[in-house]
Parts: sequence; structure tokens; C-alpha cells
Amino acid sequence: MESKQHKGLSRRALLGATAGGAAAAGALGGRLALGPAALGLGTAGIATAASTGAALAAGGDGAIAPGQLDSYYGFWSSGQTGEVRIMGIPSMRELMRVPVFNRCSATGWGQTNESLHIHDRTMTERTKKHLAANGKRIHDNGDLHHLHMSYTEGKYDGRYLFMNDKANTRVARVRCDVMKCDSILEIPNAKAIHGMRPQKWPRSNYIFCNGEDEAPLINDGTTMEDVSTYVNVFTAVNADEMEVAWQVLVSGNLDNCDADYEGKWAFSTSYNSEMGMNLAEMSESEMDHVVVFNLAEIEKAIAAGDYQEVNGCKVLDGRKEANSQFTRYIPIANNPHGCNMAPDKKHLVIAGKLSPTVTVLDVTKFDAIFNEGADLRSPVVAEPELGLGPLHTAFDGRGYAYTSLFIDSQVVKWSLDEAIRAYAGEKIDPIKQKLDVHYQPGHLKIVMGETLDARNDWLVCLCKFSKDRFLNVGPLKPENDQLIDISGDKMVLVHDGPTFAEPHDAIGVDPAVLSNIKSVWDRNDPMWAETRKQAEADGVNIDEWTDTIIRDGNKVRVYMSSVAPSFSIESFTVNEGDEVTVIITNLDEIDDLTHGFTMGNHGVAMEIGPQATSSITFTAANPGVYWYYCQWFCHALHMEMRGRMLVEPKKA
Ligand code: RUQ
Ligand code: CUA
Ligand code: CA
Repeated sequence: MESKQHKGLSRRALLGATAGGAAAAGALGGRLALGPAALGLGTAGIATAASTGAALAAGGDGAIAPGQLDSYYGFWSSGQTGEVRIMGIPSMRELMRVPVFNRCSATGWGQTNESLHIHDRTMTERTKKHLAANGKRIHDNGDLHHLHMSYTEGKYDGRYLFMNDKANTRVARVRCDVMKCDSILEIPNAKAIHGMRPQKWPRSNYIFCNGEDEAPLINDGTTMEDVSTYVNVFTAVNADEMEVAWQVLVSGNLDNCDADYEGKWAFSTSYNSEMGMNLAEMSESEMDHVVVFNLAEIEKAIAAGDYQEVNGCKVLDGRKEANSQFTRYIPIANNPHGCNMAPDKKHLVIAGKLSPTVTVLDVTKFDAIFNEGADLRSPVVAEPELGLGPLHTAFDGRGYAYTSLFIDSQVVKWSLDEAIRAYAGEKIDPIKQKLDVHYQPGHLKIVMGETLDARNDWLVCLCKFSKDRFLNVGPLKPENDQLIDISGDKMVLVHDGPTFAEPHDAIGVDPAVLSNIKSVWDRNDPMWAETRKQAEADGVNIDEWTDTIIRDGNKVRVYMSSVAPSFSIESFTVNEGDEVTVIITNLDEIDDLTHGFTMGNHGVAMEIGPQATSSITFTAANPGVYWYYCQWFCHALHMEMRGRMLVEPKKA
């Protein structure tokens, strides 16, 4: 039975045939005995999946046999967990976690000196003051909603991933060659970065960042009750330097954003054009708006020096009353949410949320709305009614759009072209299919669907509730990321994927884009450039086997090397109260040979990848004997990979 599965028969292939179905039930026992019912599929659904050749070849129901690789990378945000997750599509297996805004117990992210340098680089004085007052060094939470890859000419270029932190108003960058965060930028003036997108054309020079929360621009407590002094801030970050390029003040708040394929516009939805301070006020108006940002006009003003400098940022006034050429406000039905640019380079789809409609805007008509007295709704080319609670829209390469319906718990597939023709008066129904999902979907993504290279095989739908879909794990339930086969005429739900709090967003990427991923670090990697400088100042060569201990007042720097299964230092002695920095270079050069360093009873641990240098600093507060050990299983004698720190009592 076992061997049969290893010959590449997927669960779906087995289910598709009657005889095989029995074999599968035998092979996989209870799990498959539940079969189609548990998957929420009728037999018709299975027949369709089995008949869709392309998707079946790619893994059918998402079952990838042991040892087989996925067809695509998936990059998942993790919401309030604050990390990035790398998944496989279609297996939906979690391949790796990349800590970004969170503290990571395994890798030491948020604790190693290398990661603290990244945190410190742009931390504002206000944040430093706050952290010091709370006895902390960094924020150890983040709310990572959106992540996107860098683009060159409308396609993913495999250089970086960018992600937002709504909780602490930050944007971060992950290097795709090593899949580690290399930059965190705290954005001054704005509050709560929510929507975030890299520029698509000509390349990702900017990352566009929406400020969601309203507050006084100079937020020093002098004005608080008078909400007319509140502003919202749209920020363009220089994606290469990870610095604020410019900011634009806007009317209303900002929710989601996107950018076009010509490099002319960025656009953001606003659900609080009312500038309300409570729910009733925020949904009072019939209409909210989409803000269109005119990049050429903004850049012109910045180049001419026509800006205000606030907290080191170049700020322009794009509010309605300023009557500038920086922005236009297109009226959209109340409380819109998703903002998704189609790969046809022309259409932008705004999801209604409180309205059962989505609004389709032709971005090639945006120039016209910057003329005096123009009809701001003139770019609207369709407004199909899709169902209740439309949140986000994904696109395939065949002209279909797929919108999540939060309240209806469905994904609706519709034709962009037919919606436009229907709006022009033709008697035609653009809706192709509504598929039940489980339950309450938010974002949904098609592999490469946010690029000019959109695919037609897999759609991932990130459902906010799983309710009864999995064994009960207590009051806190997982989310449910569902895999949908879109290769045939009908969408077919093929896999339930439980996830921990809370992937808001995801992208699917062809591995061809990521051919630059390394298995071993480059010894000269900039990640530990600061540490290397310190070593040079100490006269230590960290590229060679070393066991040097430098004493510098009450600071002690312990330079070690590691080669499985040993550290170069078996024991070292410090004095009670010393500030100890342990710097380790992993001289192993083999793939998948990561070591770790954990100092017992000191709350200290870090990862040291092959050919990497990592360092960590702590105070030896209590005299005594402490063992340190490698916490990454690296060798048959991994348990023996340990040593002692002896902390001498203070001399009286
Ligand atoms: S938003 S679930 Cu934070 Cu992306 Cu719509
Ligand atoms: Cu080195 Cu375990
Ligand atoms: Ca509103």
C-alpha cells in the first residue's frame, strides 16, 4: 500500500477511480474514509478536479508525495504573529518562518545584535523613550497584514519581500537570497501602516504605505479633542534605501492600496472619509472614496522643494481643501476595502465591503480627472453586484476576477470584460460561479496574479474562521487557508489548510523567480557587518578558527567558532555583573548545517547558519556555573556540543 503512494498517485487520482478509491481509503485510513464529505466536495466536484489535467499533474488535490517539491512558493503574512511564512503550493505545507516584527525563540531574532541593529536603524526618539520607560529594547509584536515582492517591469524580480506592521507603524524588507529581514523602517508622522504595495513599473523604487489612523500631524498633546486637526498620511518609502521618500497628507483615512503598471499612479481606499471617531460616524456617508496619487506631480513638487519638513520627512498637502494636483478623490460606495490592479494593465477593482458591489475603474482615464471640473466618477467602467461583503479581488491570466465575499462565505468568479459590457447596457451576467468557502474569506490570491504573468492554476483563499473544519483545539481556532483549483471552467475546492493567527495576505511565486536563493551564507554578508567591524577593532579574524576572549572594562567579548559537533571554546570565565557578548562564526560549509547557541538560564539563544556570524549580548548577573549548548540538531554528537560559562562572584 505504502509503495503505491510513492509511485506518484495522489489522493485525488485515487479518489477519481472507484477501485483506486477503495485502495486510498485502505492506505490512508480514517482521514480518507471521511473523503469528499470532509473536504466539502460532492462527487461532482471530485470528477471535475480529476478531469482538470494541468492541476492534477501539479499535485491534484494539493497532495505532494514525500520527497516531491511544490510547484510554487507561497509567501504568507501572519497578521498579529508578526512573521512571514514560506509555504508550498499546492501542498500548503509550511516550509519556513521568517521572523520580522516578532521575537523568535529559535533564531534569536529580536535579540541577536545583528537583528537589533536592524531594529535600531530608524527607531524614532519617541519610540526609544517609550521602550526605555517600559524596560524594553524593541517592540516585540507586529501586525503584518500585507506582503509583496519587489517588481521590475510589472513582474516579480526575486530581490525582496516587503511587509507592513500596522501595530507599530513600520515597514520591513526581507532579502530573498537568504530569506531574512534586512531592514525595518519606522515611519514618522503616519499612524498604523495598513495597505502597502511596491511600485510595479518601471521597478519598485517606492513602497506605498497607507496610514490608517487619524491623529494630529504634530502629535505632542497640544491638540487632541479638536478632530479637525487630525490628518492621515500616505507615505512613499524609497525601497532601495528603506527611507521615507515623501509623504502626502490626505482627507479621510487610508485602508488598502495598489499601484498601476505604468508607474503613474498609486491609489488607496478610504472607509472613513467622514473622519469619524466611532463606528456610527465612520459609516455615516453614502459614499467614501478612492484617493488617486499623481506620482509625477508629487515628484515635481518634491524636486522643486515645495514641501514642508516634518520630523525629517518631506510632506505635501494633498487634502481636498488644498486643491492640489497631487490627489483626486473618486467617490465610491460607503466603506470600500480591497484595492486590486488587474494584470490587463488597465482595470482597478475596488471592493465594496458594505456595498454588495465592486467598482471597476479604468486607470487610463485617470489623467482626465486631474483637469478642472472633471467628473471624478468618469473612470468608472463597471459596478457589478457580486454578493455580500466583497473584500478583495484576485485575477487570473484569462480575464477572470475572483472576489471574496466575507458575509456570504463565498468566492465569486466573474468576467471583467462582461461586467464592463453589462455596465454599458448589454444584457449579460458577468458572474460565472459562486463557490462556498469556510468561512468568511478575506484576501485571496492567484499564483503570480499580482503581476503581468498571472497564472491559471491555483487560487488560495484565506478564510478568517475555521469553526468546525478541524478537530477542536479549544476556544482559539486556527484560520483556514483553502486551496482552490481554478484550472477548469469551475473552481474546485481541494484543500483545507489550518494556520495560526492570522495570515491576512499571501502571494504565490514561481520558483524560477527565486533562483538566487542560497543554501550557505556568503562570509562577507552585510548582515554581520557591524560585528565584523568590532572584531577587526579587537584584532580578531572571524573568518578563521578562533577562541579569543577580549576584556574591555566590564565588557567581555567571547569570539568562538563552531564546526560540528564543537564550539572552539569549552569554557570561559567572566565576573558577576559583566556584560558578555558571544560572537560565533559557523565555519561549517555544508548545506543544512545550522548550529545554535543557547546560554542556560539566561534567556539567550541564537541561530548560526552555515558560514554565518551571529552575536548576542547579555549581563551575567549571578555567579555560578552555566552550560551553553547548541540547540540546532547538527550531528550525532549534537548533545555533546556544549560548554561552560563560569561567573566569578564579585570581590567584596
Ligand atoms: S486587509 S482582509 Cu488588512 Cu488586507 Cu483585507
Ligand atoms: Cu551544533 Cu547542534
Ligand atoms: Ca465611511
